[in-house]
Amino acid sequence: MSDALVIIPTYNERESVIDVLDRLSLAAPNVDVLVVDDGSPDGTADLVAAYAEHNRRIHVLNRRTKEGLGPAYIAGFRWAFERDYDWVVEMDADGSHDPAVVPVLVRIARSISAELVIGSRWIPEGAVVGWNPLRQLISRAGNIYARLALHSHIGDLTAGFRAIRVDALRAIRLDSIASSGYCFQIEIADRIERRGGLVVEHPIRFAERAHGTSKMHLGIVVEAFLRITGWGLLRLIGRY
Ligand SMILES: Nc1nc2c(ncn2[C@@H]2O[C@H](COP(=O)(O)OP(=O)(O)OP(=O)(O)O)[C@@H](O)[C@H]2O)c(=O)[nH]1
Ligand SMILES: [Mg+2]
Repeated sequence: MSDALVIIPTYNERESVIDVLDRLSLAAPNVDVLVVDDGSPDGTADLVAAYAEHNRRIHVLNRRTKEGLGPAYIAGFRWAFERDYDWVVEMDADGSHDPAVVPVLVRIARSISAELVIGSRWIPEGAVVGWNPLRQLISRAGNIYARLALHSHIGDLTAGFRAIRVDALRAIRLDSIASSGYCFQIEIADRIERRGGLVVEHPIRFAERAHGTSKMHLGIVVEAFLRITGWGLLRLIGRY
């Protein structure tokens, strides 16, 4: 068994997930992989299960209903807790995250004993390819707002490509996390940073998905805005 587990949440990703798993097997042949599928109607889970028959490092966690990114990752984290991994890596199934960067994130985490290594788009040398200006603006503005409201030092709080020390996840009480969309990523990073854990960012080149459809919608942005504003206000009140 590897000491690192890559967790890939999927919802209707049959057009890209196998290519991502192929590239990951080449780039990081020694890591284990868990695909967490929320009952994708397009049969993503069955496709991955058939693929996993020929690769014992790949596992599938079938969940019944689509509940958003947060609950899917939490189920994956708990799967990792039961199996004694030291590191988990979060990664999308749509090809936006280059599998070749997975060993880089884990190597950085191990070498400096970081609790969180974020593959960041919004730091020097980071990049996003293929997003229209509006999508870029939403992501950049959201990150700036979250950073200011939460007094964070992290440049890309919403990034979904990151290596996390399992002990840090055990320490942040996953039971109390209610975020569903990409606000989940903000909440995890914020909790680790506030505990005083070492958080570093590594610049990545993020590419727009080539296949399938985005699960981004207005509700995800609204959820993040409301939660961040609430946490920011609570902290402000707490200071006085
Ligand atoms: N299990 C599970 N996976 C999800 C859910 N929502 C999104 N995902 C997966 O999470 C990853 C990120 O979702 P995307 O739709 O790519 O969202 P995004 O990257 O913010 O948006 P795009 O840039 O438009 O792709 C993908 O692998 C999705 O399949 C969900 O409710 N359940
Ligand atoms: Mg995506």
